[in-house]
Amino acid sequence: MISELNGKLFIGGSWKVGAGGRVPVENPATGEVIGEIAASTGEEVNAAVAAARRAFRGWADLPGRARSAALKRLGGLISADADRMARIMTMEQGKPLNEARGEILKLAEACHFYAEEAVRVHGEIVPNDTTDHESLVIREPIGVVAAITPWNYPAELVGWKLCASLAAGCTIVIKPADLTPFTALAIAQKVDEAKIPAGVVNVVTGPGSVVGQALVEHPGVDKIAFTGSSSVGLHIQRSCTSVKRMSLELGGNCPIIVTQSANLDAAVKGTARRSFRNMGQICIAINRAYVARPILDEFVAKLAVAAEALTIGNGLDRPDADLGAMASAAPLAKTREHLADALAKGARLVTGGSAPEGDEFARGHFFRPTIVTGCTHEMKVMSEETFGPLIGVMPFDRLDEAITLANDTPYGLASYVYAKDLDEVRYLTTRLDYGNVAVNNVDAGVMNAPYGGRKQSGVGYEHGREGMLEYMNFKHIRVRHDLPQGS
Ligand code: TAP
Repeated sequence: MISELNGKLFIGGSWKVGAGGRVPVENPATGEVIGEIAASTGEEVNAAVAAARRAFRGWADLPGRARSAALKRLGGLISADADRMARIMTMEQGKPLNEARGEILKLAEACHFYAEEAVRVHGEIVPNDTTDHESLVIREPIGVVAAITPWNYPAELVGWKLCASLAAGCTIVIKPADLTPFTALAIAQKVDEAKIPAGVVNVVTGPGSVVGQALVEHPGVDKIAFTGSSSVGLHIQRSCTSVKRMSLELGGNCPIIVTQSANLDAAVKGTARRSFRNMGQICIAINRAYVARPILDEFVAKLAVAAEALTIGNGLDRPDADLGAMASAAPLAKTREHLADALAKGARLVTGGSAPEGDEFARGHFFRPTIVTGCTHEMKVMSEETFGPLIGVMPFDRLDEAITLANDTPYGLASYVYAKDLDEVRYLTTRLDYGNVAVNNVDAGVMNAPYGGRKQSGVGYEHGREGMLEYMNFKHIRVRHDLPQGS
């Protein structure tokens, strides 16, 4: 399954064996090397960009319905092969097989959503001050997109960029994360099978600081679509050598506010899901909880029960486990560091705090869902993105205090509110300085509504019609009409 993708690049509609060095890829649940990818050379990056450039005009000039049909074919092929693609994802990322399969099916859903958008690229006619002039505002695809993606959602975070840019009429060069490259190469196999024209989609692999950076600086790339850490996002913005369109979907440090009017059991269930799913390696994971003081103890006790009930396992052997391995040693080390920092500064460990015991967990990057209380904003768990299965909890006495605490962060990606009182809901949702606010649920992103961050969480949107507009330029055509002869 993986050996056929070893060392391969997808450039100009052909599979090539990369000419550069090799980077090993590990299964984070076992530490075994499952394959190796090519570190693309400068020539290979140039070839991918050139292929995307050559394909651009033909793809952009196709009727929207033809691009839509191609995306539907792609979505169908991905759904049909979801089991195999999910195994690849679990082997390189660590999430349980059933969850990986769900992500592959959501990628297919993105194909179908943007297939529908591709036939609805409308413009506007804007009235002028004089009746003999008319302004037409049309939309045109930007050109060649470089998509640079992280490892936590190896299919969806490629897919949102791929589907929206193809629907808009752009062509694309994808550089997936070194930890999870095979899912992106498996997507390229489906692109190939879907007979999407050569060069419309290309995949190069290799270290971000070399291959990703080459795409960022490449004069043939018109737009960067990046998802990853705020530090690399800022570096990309600063190191871009020419003006180009950019969307940056970056880190988060997401709060939940639980008021006294909340359905407590629902709040606990939602918090457990959104703090620990995918081992907390979600940009919109709940990192910190602010709970009305009278219900704090009950909330913490119930959250501990919910966290302890989550099953952990090697995602291939236990497809239905709630949690798998963390994707690598780095996020696990950061989780331990944030926990140690909180405990050193006076937090109390409620549950978790160590790896699960047993042979099954001996060689992988496993950690138990962890809750700390008695937190302050001096602690990293409350002020930095942990990107691991750790949540800090604090009480609040007044709603304005909860808002101040929740907004006390350089990030602005997602926030959560559990409250039944409508006045509280309105007060909180209008004051939370976040691109996404989920109320009485924890699914802050859905395919048909714009999804993006504020402040250091980024610029631009994915999902929804707005996600496709990120790949389009507006053109204003101002026309003067004279009265025809004989009128
Ligand atoms: P990063 O270390 O930032 O890496 C993201 C991607 O950028 C990888 O493909 C990486 O390549 C590449 N890269 C690294 N240095 C680069 C450079 N100088 N130029 C161009 N590309 C470069 O992030 P990560 O650790 O993979 O992912 C976790 C982060 O992503 C978290 O902060 C999380 O919040 C964020 N994230 C945000 C969102 C949204 S929607 N806002 C969604 C998911 C994740 P290598 O893999 O080779 O290093």
